[in-house]
Amino acid sequence: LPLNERLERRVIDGERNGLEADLDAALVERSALDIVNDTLLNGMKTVGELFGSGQMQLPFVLQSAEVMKTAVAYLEPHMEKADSEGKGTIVLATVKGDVHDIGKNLVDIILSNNGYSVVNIGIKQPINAIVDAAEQHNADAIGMSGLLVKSTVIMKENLAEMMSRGVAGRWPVLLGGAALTRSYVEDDLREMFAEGEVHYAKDAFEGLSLMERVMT
Ligand code: B1M
Repeated sequence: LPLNERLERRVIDGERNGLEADLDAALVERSALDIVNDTLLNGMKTVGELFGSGQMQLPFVLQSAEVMKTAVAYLEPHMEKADSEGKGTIVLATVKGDVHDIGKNLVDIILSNNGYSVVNIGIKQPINAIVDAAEQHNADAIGMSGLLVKSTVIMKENLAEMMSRGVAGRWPVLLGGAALTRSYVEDDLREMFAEGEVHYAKDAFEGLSLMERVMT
């Protein structure tokens, strides 16, 4: 197989042996971010389709996720970093009940490489842990990620909880993850979160441009 297809295949098959050598070869031709966005993420997309249609079992999805994470960790030092620092602080979390963190961790990398301080508090985080971290770190924004349909409901509950605690206006909230839609966030959630500010990011780069926007 040609190099790109082989890398994509490695994610789908959960095949780690020889991964680094292929990544090194790909880095000669393309940037680390291109490899993530144009190749590795395609592999994850296929994994999602295979799993969703019952053609792939969960343990194999886990292996694919491990290969994806290993590849991203290997590529991370090769990503361009902005000179600027201290552009603002964001608390990032995957919401309660949800373990998916590959997307959240990509957002962490992209924001960190572009001068933001990221307090990544991990997966399955209840709203009080998120708000506590935002308070403790004097954050400028809160980012929540979640991939399950259930997580979109949790996000709504989290916003409601922020309102009932009277902290809705303190941090702009960025939401992302495959189960969300722009209209759910920008119509439904925005309407109920009237005292605060909530934004939808379809990918890590939109997360970055939103951060630039809320910090100005
Ligand atoms: Co699961 N899983 N999974 N899974 N998994 C999905 C989400 C699913 C769509 C697969 C499917 O059925 N086709 C499905 C959800 C269905 C639903 O809710 N209706 C599903 C399911 C059902 C489950 C379990 C329930 C399976 C089970 O146990 N029976 C279970 C749930 C456990 C739990 O959370 N409680 C489960 C478990 C797992 C693994 C552990 C095996 C593994 C996760 C490993 C890990 O993350 N450490 C896994 C994986 C890998 C997937 C798929 C295949 C791939 C997800 C992924 O990493 N994509 C996924 C299929 C899919 O998403 N279509 C699936 C790559 C990643 C970069 O994309 O996270 O979307 P994503 O991030 C994007 C954007 O969304 C955005 O930026 C990123 C790109 O730049 N973004 C943000 C994300 N967060 C953001 C935050 C921002 C801004 C942008 O600002 C704050």
